[in-house]
Amino acid sequence: MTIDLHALSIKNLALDLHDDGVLVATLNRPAKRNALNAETVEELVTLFSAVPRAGVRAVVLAAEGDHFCAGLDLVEHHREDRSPAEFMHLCLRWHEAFNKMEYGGVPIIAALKGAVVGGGLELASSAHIRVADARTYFALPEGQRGLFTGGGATIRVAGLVGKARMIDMMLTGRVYQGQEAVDVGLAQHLVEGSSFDRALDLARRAAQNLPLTNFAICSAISHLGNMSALDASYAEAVVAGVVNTQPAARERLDAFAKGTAARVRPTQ
Ligand code: 1HE
Repeated sequence: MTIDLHALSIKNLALDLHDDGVLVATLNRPAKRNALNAETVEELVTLFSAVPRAGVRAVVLAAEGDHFCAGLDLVEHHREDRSPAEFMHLCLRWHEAFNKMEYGGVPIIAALKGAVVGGGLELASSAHIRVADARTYFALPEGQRGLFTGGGATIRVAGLVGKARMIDMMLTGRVYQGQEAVDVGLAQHLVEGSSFDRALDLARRAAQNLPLTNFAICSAISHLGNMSALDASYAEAVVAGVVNTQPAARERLDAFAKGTAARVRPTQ
């Protein structure tokens, strides 16, 4: 059964499903710099639980306003005066949302701008591709706020930039932007113009791949990375057994065999 995304109860993200299967999901609390309150986290869980069964072929995760995401809603956190157990359970909901994103099998391209900080960077690092513009900047200000990361940065941000850089970011408040952010692995694309336009272009391109192939790219690589090399090589063979023999690929292989498929060429 296909899920109707517009029937979901979601108000902190604006959803726009295009005819080609690209879903634009836009964080929609610009007055709060798209800070993640508990309600938005629940909506991310709802959305990314539904996405793999909603006919979505790729997602652009965008943001309203000048900033992608200011991280944990610090005002709510202060107001709620949470117990350790309450905050642990909240973090588990962040993990639920972000794991649904990373392991869901549908490509997610984050269109970044302005602040991508704290939990906002944890959110961005759960996407499969990150596109930054000239004014995008990345930081983990938890260290300075008397906090610690709780939304997976120790796994995903450390995975992107390495342990030593993450520790430096947290101890010193170091900010990365521009080409340096690409060089350290925080973003994969840097654009002079609109990150949204590039993210949409990349999502449209990814949406043309076969869904089962995208499923493997956007779930198996992460799962295999969690395994021993021995188990990962076995599981990779199993995934390739399924994906590389899918009937839908025959047409593409046929085109290659007949010489009509596009060849791989250098861009310049
Ligand atoms: C917020 C938040 C927020 C803004 N929670 N309300 N994250 C941080 O430490 C980042 C905190 N935010 C900032 O450093 C700045 O707000 C920004 C650089 C993102 C934007 O600056 P600016 O000058 O455009 O906006 P502003 O005036 O600081 O804030 C505008 C409003 O957004 C204001 O609300 P208002 O009702 O007074 O108008 C701010 O309170 C609100 N706002 N950021 C709540 N984060 C699972 S653990 C994760 C750990 C973390 O993520 S720690 C958080 C790290």
